[in-house]
Amino acid sequence: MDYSDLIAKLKEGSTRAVARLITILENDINASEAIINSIYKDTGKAYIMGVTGAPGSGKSTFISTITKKFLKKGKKIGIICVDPTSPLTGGALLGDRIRMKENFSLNNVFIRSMANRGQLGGLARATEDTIKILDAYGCDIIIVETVGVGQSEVDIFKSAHTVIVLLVPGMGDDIQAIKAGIMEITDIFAVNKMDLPGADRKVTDIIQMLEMNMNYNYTSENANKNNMKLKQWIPEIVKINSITGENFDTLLDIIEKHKAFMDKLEIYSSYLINRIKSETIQILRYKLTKKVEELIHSNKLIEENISQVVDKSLDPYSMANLIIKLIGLED
Ligand SMILES: Nc1nc2c(ncn2[C@@H]2O[C@H](COP(=O)(O)OP(=O)(O)OP(=O)(O)O)[C@@H](O)[C@H]2O)c(=O)[nH]1
Ligand SMILES: [Mg+2]
Repeated sequence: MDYSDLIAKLKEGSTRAVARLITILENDINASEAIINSIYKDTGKAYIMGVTGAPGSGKSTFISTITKKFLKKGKKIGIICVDPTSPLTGGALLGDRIRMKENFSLNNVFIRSMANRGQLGGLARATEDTIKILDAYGCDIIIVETVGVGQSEVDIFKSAHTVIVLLVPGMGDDIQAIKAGIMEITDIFAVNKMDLPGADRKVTDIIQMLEMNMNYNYTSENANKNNMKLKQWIPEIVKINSITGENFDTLLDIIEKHKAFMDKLEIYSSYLINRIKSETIQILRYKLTKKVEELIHSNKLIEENISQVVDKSLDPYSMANLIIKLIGLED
């Protein structure tokens, strides 16, 4: 199929073309290959922000408020709400999207939700491609919101320049969840709902967690030096109120600071290399799995191998090695 008309319209700024292209690439990996192939040169301009936090931590409220701030600066914004836990684009997400849409003029904000509908090649790949479409469409800032904290977020956030995690005053469950893996890629911890009791305590808890996990003294003069080895960026902590917008100016300053940090040549190129590696792995995972599945169900030699595994003259690892050989991937 020829997508050049749609792509031309995308570059002219047609919202309808954006929506169509995203739907196409969610459902057909061959189409996404063709689409990404023709728009790739027009990508790489947008600033990508990942936002996550436990259910109810205020992600949607936060994104609405920060989007208004960006709009005031004349930016064009793309918002992708990703829900890895939902098999369908379900109620809450859809409700959020409608509420958020009511907040903005459609010209400068494009909102899209994506749920785990068993996308070919996975949700992270579909999100990555959607980011590229919004980038080519001309969004200055793309905000990716995900629900919960887990491995799928880590995959999705590999493409983000700045990762913001929302925590709320009160029980430490959200901090426990963060230890599961997202901490290493968090740039800014925002303690949302600072109007509720316990916000300062939460800040202390975060500092403690950082000290424990990164093995450096967060408040000492050495912090900067020690962290250079780890990530060269000390995660910043800020208290905010997403309903009133309190402290958002401080938050925006921190985002600016992180952006400046990321713009440094060596940091940016290592970010880019990591991003490309992880994206390539996502694509290969899909393509190789598909190829192996086709082989397993159709290849005569493999059928013979399977019967050998049945009668125990071959074990499953050896069979897997034979398949690797068959597709020409052996060392
Ligand atoms: N007091 C207070 N309430 C807030 C603040 N930010 C958000 N809320 C409220 O917290 C509730 C949840 O906010 P949402 O923005 O829907 O949270 P979410 O993280 O998007 O929730 P899910 O999409 O369900 O995961 C809503 O009732 C908000 O009004 C804040 O800064 N202070
Ligand atoms: Mg939400």
